[in-house]
Amino acid sequence: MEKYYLTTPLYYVNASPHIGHAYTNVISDCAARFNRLNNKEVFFLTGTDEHGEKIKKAAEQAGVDTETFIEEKVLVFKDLWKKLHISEHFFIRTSQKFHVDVVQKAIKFLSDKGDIYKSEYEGYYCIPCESFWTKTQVQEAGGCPECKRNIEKIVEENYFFKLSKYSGWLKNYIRDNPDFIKPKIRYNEVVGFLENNSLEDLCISRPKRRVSWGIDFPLDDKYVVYVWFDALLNYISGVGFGTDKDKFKKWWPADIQFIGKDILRHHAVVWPVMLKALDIEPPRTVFAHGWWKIEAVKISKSKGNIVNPLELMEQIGADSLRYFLLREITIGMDGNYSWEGIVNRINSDLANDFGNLIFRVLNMTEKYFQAKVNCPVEWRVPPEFAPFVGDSDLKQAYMKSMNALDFPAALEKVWGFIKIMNKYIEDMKPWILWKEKDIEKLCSFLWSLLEGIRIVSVYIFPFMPRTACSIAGQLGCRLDESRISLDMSKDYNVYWTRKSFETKKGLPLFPRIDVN
Ligand code: ME8
Repeated sequence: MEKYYLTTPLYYVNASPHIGHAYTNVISDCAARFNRLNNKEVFFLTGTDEHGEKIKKAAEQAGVDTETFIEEKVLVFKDLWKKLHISEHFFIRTSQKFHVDVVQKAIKFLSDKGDIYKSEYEGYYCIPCESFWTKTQVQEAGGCPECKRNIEKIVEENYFFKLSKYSGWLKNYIRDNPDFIKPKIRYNEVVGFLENNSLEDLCISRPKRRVSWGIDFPLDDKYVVYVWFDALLNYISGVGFGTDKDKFKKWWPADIQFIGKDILRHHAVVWPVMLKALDIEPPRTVFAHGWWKIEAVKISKSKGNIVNPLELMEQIGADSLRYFLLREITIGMDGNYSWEGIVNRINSDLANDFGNLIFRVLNMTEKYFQAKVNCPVEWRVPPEFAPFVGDSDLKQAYMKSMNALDFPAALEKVWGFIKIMNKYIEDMKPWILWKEKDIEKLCSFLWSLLEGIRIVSVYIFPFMPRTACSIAGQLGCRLDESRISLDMSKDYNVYWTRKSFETKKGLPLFPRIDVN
């Protein structure tokens, strides 16, 4: 079985997660579920980044000790992922001992290799962004290039990692591996950056008198490890590097690492060089998605314009939120978040198109056949359904879009079938068939629709897993998460052996949202 290892960034625990964090984990989960459907063995890693001064400061501001503060925040993240049906296999925390050991061993290894040295550091450091900037960058931006805050110059002795030594290798690697950075716009951004800037060595220590919340620097007890150098290593420590050779061999290199475009350089420049220096292969792909914005401003803790996904889910439900996030924007692009946008999507696609279809079909099944439709002996796929059923055009188009991570396109194709089914009901006029007592035709008609809805429930599983399961339940089928597959020819055969749909109408799947 082919393996598929995917990761999300590790989120800082200085604040609760917002809709941007939810977005990264929802797209990752959709990819994870799709690959499982597609018969791959998947390992999905997410977690929390727990070091750095800003976390300690946040705890101080909250008036609690740092450990307690972190534990509380970690629970909020875990709770969110559970409620959003994120199917991660492992939730890594950078405070875990096995991870700390890996970070310290990596530094010792690099030091023995001659890739780490001590020198004076002079530069600009932004605590909220945990990032160093050069004088030119700060002057050009009039502050921190990331968050625009004022930042101070610091001069101190520190340990450096020889990033510059690998700049030639990195340029060649990126040139020879066009799939390493996606989408293309981000690939070009990194290539441009490397062409116009020479790589400077990376300062990977912080003196304890200034930054006390971090992993002890193994070469010098007066220092802690720079939080990014620590956090990036989670992607390998999380799959057994340093603890379980076989596990690491099985899963590494990561097939895809999802990040937001804000942390592109850390992942597309620093990270592959760290791995190269450690004699480890780089990940196959780093995918940098766009930002959710409100009125053209990035949603972020520092801007204070956050949307709380837990609150939003209470209003619209987890699957509707997942649908909105996945349907609304193509994943490399920025997207505009608005309540009107959510209401339109949910009312039109979910309540009108899909919810109504299911409601009508289940109603007819109850009314005409007492909630049990037996497989007609002479059933043929209606010609209108041929492009959508079994190993069809729909399946091919869906696979192509999903493999390209073009989630809106995949959903559009599936909705094409939903629309055809709604039209089929209008065209077939079942109320007339019922009046004329054409039970055979009515039975074939409903069988086709029930089978169509069952197929749709498989396709939407990566997007709305709970909804897919509850639709299957309403059709009297069981959608077994561990066995569900996109192998429609196999699955389709199930149809031939299944004798009936015994429906059980549940609560409306997608209640309309009142606009006011
Ligand atoms: O950067 N739109 O953590 P972080 C879309 N700990 N995605 C967004 C977003 C928005 N408006 N805002 C945040 C860190 N994100 C480091 C990572 S990895 C080894 C260490 C998402 O808590 C997006 O994935 O600041 C972004 O990259 C991430 O949250 C930043 O999370």
